[in-house]
Amino acid sequence: MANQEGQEVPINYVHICEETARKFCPTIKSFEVNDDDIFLVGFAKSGTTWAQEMIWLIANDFDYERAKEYLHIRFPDIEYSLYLCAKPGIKVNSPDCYELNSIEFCKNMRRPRTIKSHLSPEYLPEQLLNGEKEVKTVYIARNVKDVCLSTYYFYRDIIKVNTGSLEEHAKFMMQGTFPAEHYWNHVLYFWNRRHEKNILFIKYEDMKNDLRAVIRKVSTFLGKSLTVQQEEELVKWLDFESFKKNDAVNQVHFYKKDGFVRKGKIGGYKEEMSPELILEFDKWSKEYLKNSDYKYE
Ligand code: PPS
Repeated sequence: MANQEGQEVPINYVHICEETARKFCPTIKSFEVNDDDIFLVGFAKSGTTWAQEMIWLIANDFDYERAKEYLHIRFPDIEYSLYLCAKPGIKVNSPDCYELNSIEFCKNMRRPRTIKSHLSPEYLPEQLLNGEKEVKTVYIARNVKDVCLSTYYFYRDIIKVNTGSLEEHAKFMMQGTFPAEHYWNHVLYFWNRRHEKNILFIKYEDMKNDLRAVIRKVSTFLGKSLTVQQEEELVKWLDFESFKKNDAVNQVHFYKKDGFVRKGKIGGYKEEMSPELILEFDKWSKEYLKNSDYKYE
C-alpha cells in the first residue's frame, strides 16, 4: 500500500478489508498439515521473527549457508495474503516470494515445512489444533505492554500507517482486532494447552534472559541434539546486534531504513507509557487472567 508520502509499504491488518479477508480464512482453516511440519504461532511483535530464525536453524541442522536465504522463503507467514485484502483504494506490496498467495507458497515448501502465523486460534488450520497430526507448534508470548509499544512504532515509523497517539493505539489493541483478535484469547489458548506433547510455550523474556536455555528446550522439543559449539554459534547468530545486521531476517530491502528489528528490550513500555495507561492495561489484563495461572508481569 502507499503511505502518506506516496511510498510503497507493506500492509498491516488495521487496513485489511475485513469482509474480503474473512472469506479467505476458510482456506487457511482447511490447510492440509503434515506430521513433520513445525508451526510457530504468536501475537504480532512478540519476537516471532527472532524465534523463527532460532527454530529454523535447529530444525535444519544449523545450515547457516541456507540461512542466508530470505526468512519469508524459509519460514513464511501462512496468512500473508490476508494482508493483501486491502481496503479499496489502498495499493499493496508483499514479499515477492509469495507471488500473491502465501497459502499456496506454504503448500509447496520443501519438507520439513516451517510456517508462522499471527492468527487467532479460531482461524488457524484445523489439523494444527485437533490432534489429528503429529505437527509441532511452538507458541511465543511477550509482555502485552511491550507488544503494544512495538506495534505502535512499527505502524508509525516503519510502515507509516499510524499517526495517532500511543494511548489511542493501546485502546485499539485492547478492543481486539481482526485477524489476531484479542491478545489474551490468543495467548491463553496456547497457555492452557502447553502441557500437550506437540505444543511448546516459550516467552520472549526467557529468550532475552537465558537464550541458551530456550535453545535447549526447543531442540529437545524438536527431537534434535546439539553440541556446546552449535549452541554457542547459535547464540551469537541470534544476538540482537548481529540479527540487526542480517538482511535475511531484518529485511532492510523490504522495510527500508533500519529494517524492522527495533530496540529488542524488556520493559521498554515503562519509559514510554503513562502511569494511567499502564494501570489501564493491568486492569484490563487482570480481568482476563482472573481464572488463569498465567504469570502477569
Ligand atoms: S512481527 O512483525 O510481528 O513479525 O514482529 P516480531 O518479530 O514478532 O517482533 C518484533 C520485535 O522483536 C524484536 N527482536 C529482537 N529482540 C531481541 N533480540 C533479537 N535478536 C530480536 N529480533 C527482533 C524486535 O526488535 C521487535 O521488538 P521491539 O520492541 O519493537 O524492538
